[in-house]
Amino acid sequence: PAENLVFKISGMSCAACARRIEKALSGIEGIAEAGVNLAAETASVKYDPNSVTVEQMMDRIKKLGFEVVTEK
Ligand code: 9UX
Repeated sequence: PAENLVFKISGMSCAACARRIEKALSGIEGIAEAGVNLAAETASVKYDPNSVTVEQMMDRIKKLGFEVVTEK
């Protein structure tokens, strides 16, 4: 049962920032797909809510040094 969620992220200054976040999210158990849009300042994830929580995903992004809120 996959769900989709979009995060709003602030603090990304270059394409490498976006890739760092993408790789970190992709490495989390339970996340099937992760895509970061630098221009839109968003991260989209397709995930299994039984395997990973929204809080875990947000904590991972914060640990990389970015501000993050859920968008929808
Ligand atoms: Mo670019 Mo981002 O030089 O964490 S990698 S600013």
